Order: sequence, then structure tokens, then C-alpha cells
Amino acid sequence: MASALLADGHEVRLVDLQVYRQAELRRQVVEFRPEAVGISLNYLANVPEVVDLAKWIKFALPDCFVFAGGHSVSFVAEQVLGHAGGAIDAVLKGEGETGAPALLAALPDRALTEVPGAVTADGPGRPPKMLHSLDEHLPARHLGGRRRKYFIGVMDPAASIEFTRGCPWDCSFCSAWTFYGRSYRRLSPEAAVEDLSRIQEPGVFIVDDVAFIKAEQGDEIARQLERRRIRKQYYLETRCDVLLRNEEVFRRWKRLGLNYMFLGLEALDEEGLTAFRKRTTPQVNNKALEVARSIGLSVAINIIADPDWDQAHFAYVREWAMSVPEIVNITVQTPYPGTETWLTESRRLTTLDYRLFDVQHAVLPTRLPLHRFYTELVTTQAVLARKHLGAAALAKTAGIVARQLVRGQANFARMIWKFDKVYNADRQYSEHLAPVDYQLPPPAEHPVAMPGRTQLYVHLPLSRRS
Ligand code: B12
Ligand code: SF4
Repeated sequence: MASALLADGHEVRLVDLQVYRQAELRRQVVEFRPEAVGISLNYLANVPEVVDLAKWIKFALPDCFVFAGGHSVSFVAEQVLGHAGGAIDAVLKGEGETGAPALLAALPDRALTEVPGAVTADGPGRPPKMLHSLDEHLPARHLGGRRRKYFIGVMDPAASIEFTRGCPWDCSFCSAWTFYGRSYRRLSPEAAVEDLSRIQEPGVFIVDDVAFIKAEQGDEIARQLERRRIRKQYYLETRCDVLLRNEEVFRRWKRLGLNYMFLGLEALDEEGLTAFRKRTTPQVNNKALEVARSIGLSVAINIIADPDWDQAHFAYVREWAMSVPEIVNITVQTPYPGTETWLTESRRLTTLDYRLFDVQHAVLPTRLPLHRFYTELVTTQAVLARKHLGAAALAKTAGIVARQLVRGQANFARMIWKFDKVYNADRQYSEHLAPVDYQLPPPAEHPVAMPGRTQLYVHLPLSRRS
């Protein structure tokens, strides 16, 4: 988005509050005195923080145009405008590269209803517009600061890169496909390699929802990287069936530096996979794990904890997770706006506190008493973490950590240190009792009939638009 705004002649600054304190934003607001501030709201749990931030910006600079955009806010635009009470002038749904330049161009005449994706207190304007080609705006990497603060696992520091956008699957708990109207677009291999060549960090996180769905794209990028002798360490996320189908591509990338991979297994049994509409089977998943091991990749997998799990189910998952060499991560089933489960499960929500929608809290009724559920969850997470972050496992990464520390990179080491503070049953439970300033829209009183799936979409696929 910054890149598109620069191309339109705007002066742009970027403050990422994942790596800067709010004081830095306050300093920039006061010194730079921007005419407009756009805030990313990709995570639903961040809604309260973003609304409060917008209120402060509006207070400090009453004439500044404040807008929000990103994944989550695109599904709850009207509600967030309501919470902000005028501090957010517009929410821009969908991709920022198309919406933001149009929004700033429309500001002098206040012709906001003409801006694709803009929602204001007067209601929604035109539908958001999807980029024709992802090659159009490569990230303005030079705007990012504190780049050594970004890391993922032992890849410290790491930058992120996008080769594709969207997902052609349609899992019931996920909004990646509804955001992009189940479309799937690719960067050209030339643009992907051009962007990669500008990355200085040794680690690269490929943030595609499902990496290398199309073998030819993965192969061609690899071929060009080989030719240009670009070598990095890579981390990516993909599906088990894609790994099996395109095994050779992943083998080739292993030779280029692919070491870490995330596979969203989500459930261990057929029933669970069907409920999530994962369109795969336990056999396919197990085979994919074997293939990943044979390639020599370190694999992390995710399992979704159903709030309905009892002690025996947690014990079964623990036992299974300890029997496989992979890193097993557990998240809690969370119906997010923009997903099908939001429509089918939201009547049962036990809380409307945005902050608890972070896949670490139970927002649906638990079969076990809530505190007991968290105790089981945290015990399971601790057992699984010890498997990989315990003394024996850490001995294997000691060399990597030592080299990082020598280079002044302590992010990974700090993460290990903080583990006990993050996973704590008492804290998780007490967060349900905290006072709530902003709440999600109350669920419908009566069961909601499933709408046509296009009603969930933020972007309509290019072929469907006039
Ligand atoms: C990479 C990624 C991560 C990474 C890095 C995240 C980071 N902090 O940078 C890691 C692994 C750390 C991560 C963690 C989590 N993630 Co994540 N993540 C993603 C993923 C796969 C890609 C995001 C990305 O970088 N895309 C590339 C960029 C270019 O796209 P973008 O950010 O969407 O930006 C575009 C538009 O949204 C818009 N836009 C963005 N900002 C703005 C701002 C303005 C003003 C405007 C106008 C437009 C705009 O324009 C951009 C360009 O078109 C998305 C899935 C997805 N497809 O979005 C999930 C996703 C965002 N993550 C999700 C979740 C649940 C999580 C976790 C809670 C999971 C967990 N196990 O704990 C954590 C929370 C992290 C946190 N910050 O608190 C969910 C969000 C659910 C929700 N509704 O809140 C998603 C949608 C995945 C999913 N399938 O459901 N994640
Ligand atoms: S969970 Fe993965 S495969 Fe399923 S829709 Fe989301 S991104 Fe696609």
C-alpha cells in the first residue's frame, strides 16, 4: 500500500507497532503532522487497541484523516466505525494498493462514496477493487525500520515476502479465502525474484496462505534464484496434499535453503477434517509428514482444539503429539467474522470481547469448566513446547542461538525465556473477567440460514465483476 501511495507522489512513513513502541508513533504524528493516517487492522483481537489509537490521533491532530484497513476490519467495518465514534473517518475494505490512493485522491472533494472499498458513517460506497497484477507494487521495503527485530522461530532476523494471494480451498473456519473471493493470484517469477533480491535478511518467511500450489511457479522462481545464486533460509506454510502433489518442488527448495515448514493439519480424525471442510484425509496428512521428514524439513503442525474436548481428548492429543517428531502447535477453535463458522457458531459465543478472539482463548462454551479447560490446554502446550524448547532439544539449536547472540540477535532466545509468561491458565481465565470497552456485534438471536458464500466475500473474483 505504501508503495502504491509513493507511486502517486505522496510522502509516506511507516511505523510498525510490532517493533516500535507507541511513543514512536506519537513522536511521528507530532513532528511529521500527516494529513492522513492509515492503520492496519489485520487481527480482530487488536480492534480495541486500534480504536483507542485512532481516538488519540484524532485528538492530537483533529484535521488529520484517519482510516483503517486490513483483513479483520474488512469484515466488521461498520462496527469499528461505531466504536470509534468519529475518530475513524473511513474503513477501507480489501486491498490497500487500490483503495488508499483513490481515497487520498478523493479527500479534497470528500467524494468518499466513489472510493472502492470505502465505508464511512454514511454507509458503504463502491465495492473494493482487486489488483489486476501483483507485480504492480512490490513492497516499499526501504520504509521499514528496526528490521533486526523481525524473526520467526530460529530464523532471526527474517523478512517476509508474498509470492501469491488468496486460497482456492474453502475451509469453514478460515477467512483467507472469503477475503479474496476464493481467487488465487500469483506474482510473475521475475517480480518475485526481483523482490527477493532486495531482501538483506538471511531468513525469508513466504507468507502465502498455501505455498507452491502451482508447481511451475515454484520451479521457475527456484530456477532464477539458482541462476542468480541467491541463497537464503526459508520458512513457508502449505497444505499436506500440495506437498504430496508437488514434492519435487519442495525438494528443490530444500536445496535452496528451505528448512522450516508449517502444515495446517487441524484435526487428527476424518470426522474433524470433514467438519472443517479441509478436503483431505488422515492418510494424506500422515503421508505428507513422512515425505517432509524424508526431505529433511523441520515441520510444525497445527491442531485446532475443540472447546468440546474433555481430559481424555487432551491426553490423546498429547500422546499423539509426543509420538511424532514434528513441532505440534495447538490453537483454540474461534469463529471469526468472515468465516462460515462465524455464521453457524456465533449464537453460542460466551464472550464478545475482541481481545479474546486470538485463538488462545475459548470463546465458545467448553465441555470442561473453563479454568479446567485452560489447565488442560496449557499443560498440553507446555508438554509440547518442552519437547522442542526443553534442554535436550535446545542443545541441538545451541550453536544457532550462540551465533545469533554473537551477532546481537536475541529475539529467539528471548522468546524461549518468555514461554511461561505466555501460557498461563490463571491468566487466560482471568482475562475473561476483565472489563470490556468494545464488543463484537451481538450474535443473531435466531439461527442464521447459511447465505450464499459470495455474501461472505470482501473481494469478488475478477471474473465476477463487471
Ligand atoms: C503471515 C501471517 C502471520 C505471521 C506474521 C504476522 C505478522 N504479525 O506480521 C505470523 C505467523 C506471526 C502470524 C501470527 C498470527 N496469525 Co496470522 N496470518 C498471516 C497470513 C498468512 C498472511 C499475512 C500477510 O502478511 N499477508 C500479506 C499482506 C500483503 O497482506 P495483508 O496483510 O492482508 O495486507 C493487505 C490488505 O489486508 C490491506 N491492508 C493491510 N493493512 C492495511 C491498512 C490500511 C490502512 C489499508 C487501507 C489496507 C490495509 O492491504 C494490504 C495489501 O493488499 C494471514 C492470512 C492472510 N491471507 O491474510 C494470517 C492471518 C492474518 N493470521 C491469523 C491469525 C489467527 C494469527 C494468529 C492469531 C495465530 C496464532 N496461532 O496465534 C497470530 C497472531 C499474530 C498477532 N499479530 O497477534 C488470521 C487472522 C484472523 C483474524 N480475523 O484475526 C489470518 C487471516 C489467517 C487465517 N487463515 O485465518 N500470522
Ligand atoms: S485453512 Fe488454509 S487451505 Fe483452508 S481455506 Fe484457509 S488458507 Fe486455504
